[in-house]
Amino acid sequence: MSYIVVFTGPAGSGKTTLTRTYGEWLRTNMFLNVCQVNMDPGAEFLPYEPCMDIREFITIKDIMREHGLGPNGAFMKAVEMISQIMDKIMREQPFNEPENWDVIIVDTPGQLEAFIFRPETREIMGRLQAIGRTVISYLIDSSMIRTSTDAITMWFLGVLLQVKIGIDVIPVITKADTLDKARENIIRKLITSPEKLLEDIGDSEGIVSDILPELISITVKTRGAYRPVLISINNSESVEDLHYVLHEAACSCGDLT
Ligand SMILES: Nc1nc2c(ncn2[C@@H]2O[C@H](COP(=O)(O)OP(=O)(O)OP(=O)(O)O)[C@@H](O)[C@H]2O)c(=O)[nH]1
Ligand SMILES: [Mg+2]
Repeated sequence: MSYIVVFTGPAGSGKTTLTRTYGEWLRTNMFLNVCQVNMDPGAEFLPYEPCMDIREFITIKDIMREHGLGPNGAFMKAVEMISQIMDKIMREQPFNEPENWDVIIVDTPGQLEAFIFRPETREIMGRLQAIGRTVISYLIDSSMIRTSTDAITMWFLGVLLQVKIGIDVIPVITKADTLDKARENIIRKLITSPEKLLEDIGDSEGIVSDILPELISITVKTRGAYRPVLISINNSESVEDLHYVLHEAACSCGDLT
């Protein structure tokens, strides 16, 4: 197998849609054997045919009912429950015979706090790493970014994820087709030279004016080895661009190119 890519990101950032689009792109353009895994126990509708679906084991509705939890608490509980049945999950396809697949794409729930706060996520990711090169892609919804402060705070969730899980996280900025010029300008700065975001927040006051430069300097440091990708599902060139960044991150052997 070549690699496993895990799409994470805030609610609505485009994980499920990208799981479908990237999977289809890999099949059509690279002729690869792709398995799309649904790890979102709260998913109502999937636009792809999963080769493994966590809802066969655990659903948010059942957890809410059985444990008397609200939807967000149920997602936190779900991570604990998934970690408890990880042995069983690893005996299912595609994890039991990873060599049968070229790429495994894992779609995850939008409750990012379940990833960032629960200790079990590190163990779950460790199980994936044990069977194949695993990259985590953190999706940032560009339609949520109106100011430089929005861009920095969104970026920071990805930094926390990287620190927490200890695997390189590849930032992917989604929904490029929704950007107007002003917002595209902010995103371009975030991607190419985050230090320039300081220009936009120069007149902020109080604690914000102290903290934002520090956050920007961490943003610069944490851009990491992999360049952020700006994509739209309506633009197949941007999906190709994403592919090469993921591929580069996952695999030094070059057997997919
Ligand atoms: N315009 C535009 N819309 C997009 C793009 N990608 C996803 N969307 C839309 O964004 C919305 C949310 O997409 P999903 O794929 O469900 O997002 P998600 O991250 O899986 O959401 P949760 O599972 O609820 O966290 C849907 O209406 C998608 O059609 C894109 O590139 N451009
Ligand atoms: Mg989804």
